Amino acid sequence: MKKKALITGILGQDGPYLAKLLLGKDYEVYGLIRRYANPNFSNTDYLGITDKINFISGDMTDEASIINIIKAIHPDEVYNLAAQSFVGVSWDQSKVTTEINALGVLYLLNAIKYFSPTTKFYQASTSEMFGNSHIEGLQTEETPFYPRSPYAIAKLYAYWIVINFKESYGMYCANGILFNHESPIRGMEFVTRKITDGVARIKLGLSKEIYLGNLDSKRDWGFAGDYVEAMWLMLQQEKPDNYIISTGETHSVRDFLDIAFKYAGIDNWEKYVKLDPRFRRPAELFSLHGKNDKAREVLAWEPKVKFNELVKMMMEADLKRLSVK
Ligand code: NAP
Ligand code: G4F
Repeated sequence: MKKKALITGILGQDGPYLAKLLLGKDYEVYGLIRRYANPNFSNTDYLGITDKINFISGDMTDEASIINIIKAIHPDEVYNLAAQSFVGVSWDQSKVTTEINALGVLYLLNAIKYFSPTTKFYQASTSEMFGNSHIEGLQTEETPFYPRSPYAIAKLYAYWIVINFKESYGMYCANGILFNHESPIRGMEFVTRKITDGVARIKLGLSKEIYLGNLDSKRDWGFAGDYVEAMWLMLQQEKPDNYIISTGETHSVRDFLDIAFKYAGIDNWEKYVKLDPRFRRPAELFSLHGKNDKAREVLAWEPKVKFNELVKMMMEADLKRLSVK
C-alpha cells in the first residue's frame, strides 16, 4: 500500500518541492488548502504536479477542520509547512501570525494524538528562533534561542510544543530548524525574489529601480529543493530529533545584489537600488550562519546548490518569465 503524506502549506514555496519529492517516492500526497475565491496554483503548476495532489480544504486556525482532515486521511506522515511566514508582516499582524504559526501546530498535534497516534510529524521550525544569538558566529542545535519578532516567538512556541508532545506522549515529532532557502517560486516579498524580479525588470526595461531596506543583513541562503529532502529524511530515522538545515555559508544582501546584477550584465548596481525605511524591521537579525554537521552525520544530507548557482537559477527563471509576457 502507498504511504500517505499530508502537507500543509502545499501552495507555498516548500510545499510543491516536497510534494514532488514524495510523489517521486510513490507517496499518495494530500495538500491542505484554505478556502479562497480564487486559489492560486501557480507554484504546483510550475513543478507540474497540480493534478497529482489530493487537495483537501481546511485552515490552520480552525481546529475542527484540522481534526476532520486527520480523521479522514490517517496519514503516515504530516509535514506542517503552513505559516504566516513573512517576518516583516508579523509585527503588524501578530495575532493571526500567532494563531497560524503557534496554535495551528497545537491543533495538528492534538488531532494526531487522539485520532492517528502513529502518524509521524514534521514541524517547519526556523533559524529566526535564534535571533542574534550565536556561538563564535555560528548557530548550532545548542545555541540558545532569543527570538526577535512575533513570527519567531510563535515559531518558538511551536518548536517546544512539538518536543513536549514527543516527550509526553511518545509521538514521533521532529523539528527541522531550517535556515533561509529560496527558489524560482519563492514569495515575491522576500528579499531574494524581490531582487531577482527587480533586476530582471530593470534588465528588460520594465522598471528603473528597486527599493530595499537593510543591505548589510547576512543570511545562510540555500535552495528549497535541497532542503525538502532533509525534511523527508528526518521522518525516516528510527528516533525523532531536531536538526539544523543550512549551507554553512553566509552572505549579505549586498552579495546577492552583486551576483544578480552581474548575471544581468549591469554594472554599478548602486545607482538602481534605493534605500527605503519602510523595508527596515523594528528589530533585525544581523547574521544567520548555520552549522549543519548533525544533519550531515546522522541524515547523510548535504546541500547541493551553491549560493552563486542559486542566484543564477532565480535570475534565469525571472528573466524567462518576464520575457514571455
Ligand atoms: P510560504 O511560501 O509562505 O508558504 C506558506 C503556506 O502556508 C502558504 O501556502 C499559505 O497558504 C499557507 N498558510 C498560511 N496560513 C494558513 C492557514 N491559516 N491555513 C492553511 N494554510 C495556511 O512559506 P515557505 O517558504 O514555503 O516555508 C514553509 C514553512 O517553512 C513555513 O512554515 C515557514 O515559516 C518555514 N520556514 C521557511 C524558511 C524559508 O526560508 N523559506 C526557513 C525556515 C522556516 P496560502 O497560499 O493560502 O497563503
Ligand atoms: O527575505 P527576508 O524577508 O527573510 P527573513 O526575514 O530572513 O525570513 C525568511 O527566512 C526565515 C529563516 O531564517 C524564515 F523562517 C522566514 O519564514 C522567511 O522565509 O529578509 C532577509 C533579510 C532581512 O534581514 C531583511 O531585513 O533581508 C533584509 N531586507 C533588506 N531589504 C529585506 C529587504 N527583506 C525584505 N523582505 N524586503 C526588503 O526590501
